[in-house]
Amino acid sequence: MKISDFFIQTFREAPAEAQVISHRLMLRSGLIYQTCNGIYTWMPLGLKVLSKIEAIIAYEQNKIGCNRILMPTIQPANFWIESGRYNDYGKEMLRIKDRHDKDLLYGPTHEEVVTDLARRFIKSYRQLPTIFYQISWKFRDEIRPRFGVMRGREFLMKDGYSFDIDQKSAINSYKKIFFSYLKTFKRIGLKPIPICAASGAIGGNLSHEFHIEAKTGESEIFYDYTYDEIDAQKGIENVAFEEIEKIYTAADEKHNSTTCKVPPTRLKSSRGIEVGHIFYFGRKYSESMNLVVAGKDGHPFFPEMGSYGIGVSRLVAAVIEANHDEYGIIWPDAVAPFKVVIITTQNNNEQADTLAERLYQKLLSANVDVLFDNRSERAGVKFSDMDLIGIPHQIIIGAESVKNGNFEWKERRSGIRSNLTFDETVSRAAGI
Ligand code: P5A
Repeated sequence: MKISDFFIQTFREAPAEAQVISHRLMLRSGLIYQTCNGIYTWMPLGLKVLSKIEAIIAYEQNKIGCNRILMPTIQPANFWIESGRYNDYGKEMLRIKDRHDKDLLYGPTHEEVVTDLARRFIKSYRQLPTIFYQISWKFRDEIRPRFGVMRGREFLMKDGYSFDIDQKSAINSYKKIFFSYLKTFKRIGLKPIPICAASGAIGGNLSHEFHIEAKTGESEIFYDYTYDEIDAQKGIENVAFEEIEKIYTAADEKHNSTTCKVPPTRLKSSRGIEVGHIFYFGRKYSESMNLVVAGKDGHPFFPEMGSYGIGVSRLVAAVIEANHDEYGIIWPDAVAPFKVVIITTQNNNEQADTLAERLYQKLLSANVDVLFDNRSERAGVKFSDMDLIGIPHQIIIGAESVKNGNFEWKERRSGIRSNLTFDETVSRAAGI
C-alpha cells in the first residue's frame, strides 16, 4: 500500500482523558476513533491489526476442531428468561423493543443463543463432543467504560461453546481450549498467564482467566515464580494441565497473603490485563433450556457445557501495553498492520523515487505486506510517524542508496541497522 492511497492520520498529542499508554498510542496513531462513549470506529490501520489477531485466533480454533459460526448480535429476551439470566444481568444489558413490542437485546454473550441452536441440531450422543465458536461484536453497557478499547461498551469477542456427553469429556474439551489459548496468545507475541479463577475443579465449576502483564492492568495478579521458570525452560503450552494447576496463581480478592503457601521470595505480584476467560459450567444451560440428547443406552440426557472467551479488540490494546517505547508502538511481526515500510529520505530525487518504486513493486510481487511512505515530507516527520505507528521493519533509502543501490534496514525494536543489497533486502522482507 502506498501511503498516498492509505487513509491514515497521526497526531502529536492524545486527548487528556486518554490515561493509559495503549489508549494514547491508539488515538495518536489513528487506529481508532471514538464515535461515542465506549464505542469505537476501527480506522484502516487499526482494522488491519484487529483482522490479523482475528485470523490467528480463527486458525488456532479451527486447528483443534472448533466449528466457526456467526450468531446474531440481536437476541430475543425469551431465551434469557428461560435460562433465568434476564433479570440477573441488570443494567449492563442493552434492552430493546421492536415495533411489535417484542423484547430484544444486544447480546453481551451467547450461551443462550448457542444452547437454542444446539437443541435444534444436536439430537444424538454421536454428535458429541461439538465445539462452536464465533468472532462477533458484543455490547455491555459498562458502568465505567475506560482505557479505550480495553473496556469498551461495544467490543469484539471470540466466544466458543462446548457440548459433551459427560463431565470427563467436558473437562477434556476445556483442557483442549486451555492449551489452544496459550498457543494463540503466544503466536500473537504475548506471554499469557492462566490464573485459576474458581476452586474445586472436580465436581464443580472450573474457570481460568488469561492475563497479560502490564503496569496499567486492571487486575492485581499473584503467581509463583516457578511459572516463569517452567515457561522459559519448556514453554508452558508443553506442560501437562495437572502440572500447571499445581503452580499457585490468584487474582485480586482470591489471593490471601496469610494463607498463601508460596514463600514471599517466590511470589510474584504484578498487574494483569484479562484477555481471555474460560468456564466449565456443566448442565446449567442444557437443563434450564431443555437441551436433551439421546444417549448410547437410549436414555435422554443433558449435555455438559463450557464457554470460552477471548477479548479480541482488548487484545490490540494489550499488545500495545506490552510492546511500546517512548517513540510509539512496536508491533510484533505476527500482528503488525504492515510488516515493512519503505521510507525515502530523498525528496524530489528522481533516482531515489525510481529505486523506491522498483523495490516496492518487487516486494508486492513477493507478497510482502509493505507500506511505502511516498510522502514528500521531511525525513524526520516520516521517521517519527513510522516509529509511532510501529511498523517493525524499516527500509530506508538515503543519499548513499542512490549511489550504490543498497538500502539501510532498521529494526524498530532494537534500533539495529544493517546495509543490504537490493536482493538481500527482498529476501529478508519475504522471510519475515
Ligand atoms: C466466555 C465466552 C464470557 O462472556 N461467555 C462467552 C463467556 N466471558 S467474559 O469473561 O465475560 O468475557 C470474555 C472476554 O471478553 C473480554 N471483555 C471485554 N473486552 C473489552 N471491553 C469489555 N467491556 C469487555 N468485557 C469483556 C475480556 O477479555 C474477557 O476475558
